[in-house]
Amino acid sequence: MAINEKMIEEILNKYPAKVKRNRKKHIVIRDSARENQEIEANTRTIPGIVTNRGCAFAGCKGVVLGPLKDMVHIVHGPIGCAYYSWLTRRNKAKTDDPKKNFLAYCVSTDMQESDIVFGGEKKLARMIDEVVEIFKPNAITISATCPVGLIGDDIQAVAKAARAKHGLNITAYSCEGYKGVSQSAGHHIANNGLMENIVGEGDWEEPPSKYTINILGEYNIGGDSWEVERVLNEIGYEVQVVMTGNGSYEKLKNAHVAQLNLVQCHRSINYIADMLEKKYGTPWLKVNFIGIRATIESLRNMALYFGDEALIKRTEEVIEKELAEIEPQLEPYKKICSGKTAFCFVGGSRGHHYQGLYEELGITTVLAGYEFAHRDDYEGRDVLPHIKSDADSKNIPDLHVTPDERRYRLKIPVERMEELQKKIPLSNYKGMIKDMMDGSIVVDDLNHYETEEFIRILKPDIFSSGIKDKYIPQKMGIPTKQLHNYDYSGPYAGFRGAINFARDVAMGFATPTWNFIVPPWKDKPLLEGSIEQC
Ligand code: CFN
Ligand code: HCA
Repeated sequence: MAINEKMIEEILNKYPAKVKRNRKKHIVIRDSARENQEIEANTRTIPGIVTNRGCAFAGCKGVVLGPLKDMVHIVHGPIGCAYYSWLTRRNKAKTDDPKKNFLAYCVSTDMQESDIVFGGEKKLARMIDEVVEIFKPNAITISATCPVGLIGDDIQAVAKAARAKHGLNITAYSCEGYKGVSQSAGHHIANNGLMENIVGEGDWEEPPSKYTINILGEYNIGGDSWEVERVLNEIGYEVQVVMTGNGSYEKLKNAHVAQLNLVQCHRSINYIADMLEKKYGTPWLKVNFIGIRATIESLRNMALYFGDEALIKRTEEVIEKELAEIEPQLEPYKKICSGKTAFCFVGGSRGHHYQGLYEELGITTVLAGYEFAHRDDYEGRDVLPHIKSDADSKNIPDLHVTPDERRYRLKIPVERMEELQKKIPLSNYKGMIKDMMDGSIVVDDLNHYETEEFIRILKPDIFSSGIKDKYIPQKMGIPTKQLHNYDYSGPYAGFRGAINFARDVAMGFATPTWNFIVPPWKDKPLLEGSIEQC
């Protein structure tokens, strides 16, 4: 069923007037006749409304720092924050030396009441000593949870003293959960810290090969970056570091030598892309390795950037070979998926990225949104590579990055960059709204009440989001697909990833399970129904 303004009004009528006014600004019906549709985003969730957002700690330790594998990441705080962020995101990592992969550990100061009353700095310092002695990591991070800021533990001072004592890169991140309005604030804190303390620490002056790149905003969920790297290596690229999936301190400290930075998830790491450009002269290119068409476009844009005929030719050869491998495998899945509809609601970039892959399977996205993205993720932005600074930068001061005089060199002359800006199609920069079909719904910070209402009206065939809301549609008899952790599957990126995704989604449609579920409203009175009857 197509949705109209009146229906949205009816959904919102259940809210108090002030809440209704607020939520209205976060919902848009796509209308291509209106060129620049605006949406409110990156604002505080209304207290009392249940949404799927995380906190600054989740964004800093969980998202950006956590995947760095040869470092021990200490969580300073009560145990819950450490325990519940213990590899649930499925960011995978491998090391040649198995003793240098610490991701499977959950390391926390486990603050107790006495630490809250008398302070936890000494406990933290002792823990760092133990970590150095037991694990001998290449570096250590310390992330603060809410109480640390409330009681005023000075984790920066503890880190500084430990750095001097152990001669190791030990850095602290004041990412207390209450900072900002979502995990987005935590990304920014982590990015600033990595740029200030790690990137550029290495002594390399030159890239190890002609086509050395970094991949930013790729977290190796379910092995995504391994699939992307497989293809890039086959073409002839050398990946210096992935930030931060399967990334390491050892590689990160020489990230400054790359000739080009690819940006997969713009939301979580645009700050670093921008800072690397300012400090070292490395341009960045927005890519998207989710979906076959998007992967091909990204590979072609990269080849265009380097502009070398042999590389362009090799890129086409690899694309052809990969397509020959996957296209026949995709066919049976397409038959099952064709004509279906989806909701696609994920954190800050996948709500957009996965729509292309759905489309390639014949699935139309009828509702999409982000948990915590900013307006530019919805509405698009200027051309590459320069970005506008945006809303949540207000709370956390940026590093005022200046060019590193010793190492700054323009990796590509300005004139060529201008030429590229004309050549490289900017489909990845136009934001989610413009990519959606007329009549579809875009919702920012979707909440559980609205989820149920939109499902009732639009009856999607599949609901893709995360662990916090997947049970609502399942109880309504609708298959779900977690697009955060991939439900124990993956990789979903690149060419082979598309096959895995198609298989998993087709499996969701083909299983008879959903027919056995009776939605609660069919045999039980609804809560609001019973209240009204009282
Ligand atoms: S891996 Fe990324 S792709 S980093 Fe970000 S905005 Fe989260 S953890 Mo969950 S799946 Fe999600 Fe994105 Fe970038 Fe992941 S859509 S919410 S903070 N995200
Ligand atoms: C986070 C991490 C998360 C949560 C996923 C989910 C992830 O926001 O702190 O809600 O299912 O991808 O692991 O986004």
